[in-house]
Amino acid sequence: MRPWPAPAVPVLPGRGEPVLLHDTSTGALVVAAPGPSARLYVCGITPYDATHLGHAATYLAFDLLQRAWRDAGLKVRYVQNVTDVDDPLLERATRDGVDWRELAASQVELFATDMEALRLLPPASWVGAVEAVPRIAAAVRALVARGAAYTLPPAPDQVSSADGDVYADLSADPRFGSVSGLGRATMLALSAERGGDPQRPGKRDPLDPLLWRAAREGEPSWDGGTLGAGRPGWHVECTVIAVDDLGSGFDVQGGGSDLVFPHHEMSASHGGLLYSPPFARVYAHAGMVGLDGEKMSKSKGNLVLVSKLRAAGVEPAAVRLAVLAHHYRSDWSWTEQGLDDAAARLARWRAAVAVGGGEPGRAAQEAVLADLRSRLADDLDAPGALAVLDAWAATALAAPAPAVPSEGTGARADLVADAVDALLGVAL
Ligand code: 5CA
Ligand code: ZN
Repeated sequence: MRPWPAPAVPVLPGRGEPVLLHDTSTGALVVAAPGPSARLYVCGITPYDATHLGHAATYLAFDLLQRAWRDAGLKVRYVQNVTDVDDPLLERATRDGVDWRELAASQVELFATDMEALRLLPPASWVGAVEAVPRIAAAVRALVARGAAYTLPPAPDQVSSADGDVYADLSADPRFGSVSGLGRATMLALSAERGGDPQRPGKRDPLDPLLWRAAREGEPSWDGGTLGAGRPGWHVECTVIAVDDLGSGFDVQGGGSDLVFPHHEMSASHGGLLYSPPFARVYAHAGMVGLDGEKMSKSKGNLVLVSKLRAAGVEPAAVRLAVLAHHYRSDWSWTEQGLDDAAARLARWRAAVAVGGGEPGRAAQEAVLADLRSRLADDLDAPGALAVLDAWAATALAAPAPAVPSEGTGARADLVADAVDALLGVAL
């Protein structure tokens, strides 16, 4: 898929600090990418009902990470998938009487437009499940070949009676559970809630995840070779798309916290068995955004869409700041008040930038840059970064630079403007 165009990112003087990130699997703060380069995979959308504020917040978290990495001198490789064939997408297409491919294509397009408006850095590689089907099928065959997967007897609703659905055998993986660290009862409950099928008869373990779904009437399918006709399971999709591009042991696997289990646990399990473990070094998760105290989700229908806000004339930079007012790991609720506060903050910063340059404003601007860098390197502390800028803006507005600045020291605070642009993605 063709990603959206990249926003310009100013290069700042000096260099940012190594970025510490919270790792879900250990609970520790770790240097997210110790080498000269960073490899990041973030789970992409299932293209229907995009782009709501929850999606936007998750992608913004990993946008901040990439901006901090780049500022620290790292070369970043970013990959994102699109789950463009899966049960919920097919169900929605059927419900609405539209072709599933058209639904996916239109939502992917809308998502790209939203991402561009929000100035998110695009992935270098943006891969749909559909285009990856042959590679995913090969990975499933490899898991079967090494005894880590099994085939159920054909289900009554299958198109052909030859081959049944293929499941991963979790007992083949001694590392299973290491990403989420959850107990079995919680795993069972989450599996039922989040796309698994623990009730399905015939599985060796109720938690065993689907790898390949044999063709059913009215559902799209592809030739899976020895697997028969079918379509890929969800977790193995991300395993293959991530490792094919980034290699095994890439730096950060990211997504919202609703993906910790089963999705990231299962993707890591498949990856560890197919390639040399670990699948990823660090697992990072953004908190859930809600509306009126409930998780914002397609199934609940309580969505605030980025495209609707834009159509109503809301500036995307204000949406960005409304999201960044919350730490990426916390769960929070979207409110009108939060958006109004963000718009007011944006206006204050703009006014401060217009008058906050000159001498001695330079030293204050350099201090702002250093403080922003250390806030963001500390597990992407965006609220802390906003507080640094609020304090600077208050001072700059209280004592503006002289109306006739001395030569070469214009009144505009260019360094702060560049820092906010490069690190927070907000143009002032
Ligand atoms: N296609 C899969 C991932 S492979 C998927 O979860 N798609 S999604 O469209 O449901 O979500 C896309 C991304 O947004 C995921 O990273 C998910 O964790 C995140 N997300 C979904 N809902 C929310 C929410 N309410 N708050 C924060 N992030 C969310
Ligand atoms: Zn995924």
